[in-house]
Amino acid sequence: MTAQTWTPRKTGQKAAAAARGSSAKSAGRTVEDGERLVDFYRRMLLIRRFEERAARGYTQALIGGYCHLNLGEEAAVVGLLSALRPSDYLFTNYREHGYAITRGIDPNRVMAELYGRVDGVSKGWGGSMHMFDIDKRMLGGYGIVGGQIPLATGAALAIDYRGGDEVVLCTMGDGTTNIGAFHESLNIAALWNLPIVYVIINNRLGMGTTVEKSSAEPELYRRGSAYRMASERVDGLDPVAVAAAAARAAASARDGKPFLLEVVSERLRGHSVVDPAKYRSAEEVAELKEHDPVHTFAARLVDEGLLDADSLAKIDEEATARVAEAAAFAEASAFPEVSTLFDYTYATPVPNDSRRLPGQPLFEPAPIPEYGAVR
Ligand SMILES: Cc1ncc(C[n+]2csc(CCOP(=O)(O)OP(=O)(O)O)c2C)c(N)n1
Repeated sequence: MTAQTWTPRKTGQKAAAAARGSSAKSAGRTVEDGERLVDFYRRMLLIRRFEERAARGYTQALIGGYCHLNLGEEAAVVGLLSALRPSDYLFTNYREHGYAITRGIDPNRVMAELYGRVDGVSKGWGGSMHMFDIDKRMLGGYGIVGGQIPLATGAALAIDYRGGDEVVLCTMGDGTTNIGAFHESLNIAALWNLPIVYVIINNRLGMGTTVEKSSAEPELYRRGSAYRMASERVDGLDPVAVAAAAARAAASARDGKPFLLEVVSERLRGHSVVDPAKYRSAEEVAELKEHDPVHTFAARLVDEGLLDADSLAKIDEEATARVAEAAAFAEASAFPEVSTLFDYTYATPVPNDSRRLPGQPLFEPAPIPEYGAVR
């Protein structure tokens, strides 16, 4: 376990002071470094505008089902994914739109999936929580809390078995660290030296329950020590700090030493789009606004002379237009045919297996197709 000096912010003033302090570091920065920071900002803002649009689409009943947003986690997402190579694998939970876009999946296809349309990344059958793209090596998107962790561990075992040099990055929420699969997976990964980085996005809440109320060890990165796994905690509102920590973690995993990275972040809205988050005080909400990672990072880049009002406005225009294009694409896309509901499912037809569609009679099951007839 790595010794830590960083602790969560208490006030917005502290975050702002830290941002101001960073300008002193700009002296030795190269042009490429500057471009990288602006690129981080561009990606963060695209997530922000995409998620705001998704929230609006939900209230307009264009999006149905569950819908969890990455608002407040933009710096975490962008910093983490900057450490991955195209050949690496990504597993996330259900709070995943920003990961999909940042991994390089076309925002049109991500929005179409939210709209449940046939051009969506999972052909409209997965929705917000179940995006999957083998080309970008994003292997879900999981609605079951912790469901991704054993699968990600298995992917890391497969890489090791084949002698590959890829790594797996597996993200999860803070509440997820209390389920058994988390501990079983970390144990196996540490025993077998698997090439995997487990990332806890600690947004301090599992639905409405705080980390302190649910976790006997609230400094979650310390859980790695139970498995002698290297671990670290990083400020998730700073994409540069997250990128550096993620690079260290990925290098460790690539070297056969699994890593546990805790990214302390914020969730700006409710658990999902239908949660008004009444359990939060007005004071807490005001403080969240002060810490907003998109605004804080913009202020930092202005302070460092990398952006000004005009360039900020231009980046915003581009992000807004890109998201509008995605929404128009999604709306123009068709709904999938109901007859394709069981396509791409893995279960083989077995007696008594229910494959009825809504409205079909309960006791007169539809004829079971021959084995092999179902794709
Ligand atoms: C096995 C299982 N139990 C319960 C739920 C309901 N549920 C969905 S999200 C969630 C909270 C998870 O919180 P956390 O891990 O902190 O992630 P966050 O939503 O904050 O990103 C719960 C209990 C579920 N989807 N799956």
